[in-house]
Amino acid sequence: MTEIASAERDGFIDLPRELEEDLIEIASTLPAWSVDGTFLSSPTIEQYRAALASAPLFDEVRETLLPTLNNAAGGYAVVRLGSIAQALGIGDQFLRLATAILAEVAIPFQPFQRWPLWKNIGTDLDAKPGLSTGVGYNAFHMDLVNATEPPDYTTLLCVRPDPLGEGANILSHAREAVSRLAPSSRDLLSDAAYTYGGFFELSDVGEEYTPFPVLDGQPEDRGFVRFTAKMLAEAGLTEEHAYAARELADQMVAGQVSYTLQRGDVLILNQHRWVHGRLPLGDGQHHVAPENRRLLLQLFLRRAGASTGPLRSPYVQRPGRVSLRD
Ligand SMILES: O=C(O)CCC(=O)C(=O)O
Ligand SMILES: [Fe+2]
Repeated sequence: MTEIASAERDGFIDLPRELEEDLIEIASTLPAWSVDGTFLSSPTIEQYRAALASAPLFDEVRETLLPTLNNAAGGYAVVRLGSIAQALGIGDQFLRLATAILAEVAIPFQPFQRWPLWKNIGTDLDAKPGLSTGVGYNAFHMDLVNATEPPDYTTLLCVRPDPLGEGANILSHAREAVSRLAPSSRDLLSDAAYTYGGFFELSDVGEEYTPFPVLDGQPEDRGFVRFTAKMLAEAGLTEEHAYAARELADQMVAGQVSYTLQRGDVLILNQHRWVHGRLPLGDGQHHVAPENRRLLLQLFLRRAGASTGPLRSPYVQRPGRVSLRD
């Protein structure tokens, strides 16, 4: 497996010092956000956009970020805000700035009704190890896999890496993994034969999709590779459908890259193309004080013009911008 060295990859966006300084200043001027249902409100988007427009160097970041996330060969980016986190701490100001940056990609929203815009992913020694807040291996998946309209992008902000040095995120290009399969396996994955998990207290992700096909036959920038390794354990899966899904899981692992997020890193992942997961955290978490354990924050993005929420929102994307969505 390849641990990505940040300097090697197009997906890593380091900001010039001058821009960091501008953004630190801008962060102190950003008002608290407001939400419209589960979405960041249009007035907040306008205010944040106007503030970022006062940093002309940010244009280049925006122009790099959108193709990095949306081109066929791309699909993820890590925006490195570590120096800004160092200067501001990760509190309200930093979160407003991160939200403003993400709002340049698509519309921030929180489909889980019980969570705020930024959802905590802490480290819970009592959680099932393979789940979101667990300490174990969280196998490849896409978020909200059993929704008809999953978020277009999922994002993870690192507040604190695992102090034991583990817990890297793993990423795999799902479309490429599919392309390495035999046509007969792709046929099986196109059957609505897969189920996973429950569906409750969710908004703006369409309806529950059960059973669902892994391959939906949609164009790559609209459809999904609806996969979670956890569906392999669901009752009622036929042997041949399980086999095809296991082949796909193997291909995802074969193409996997990993990266240990550092404090202030924001990982943005295009769910139409990539799946993600996490390697186990370091052994001996009980020796680490709870307030020092790994902590990420998660936020989802919905591209404008998608068939749910934003269509009803008064927010209109500027012409010429890319219209980009356990
Ligand atoms: O812990 C992580 O890094 C990933 C968690 C995750 O993928 C999730 O909660 O959906
Ligand atoms: Fe996830």
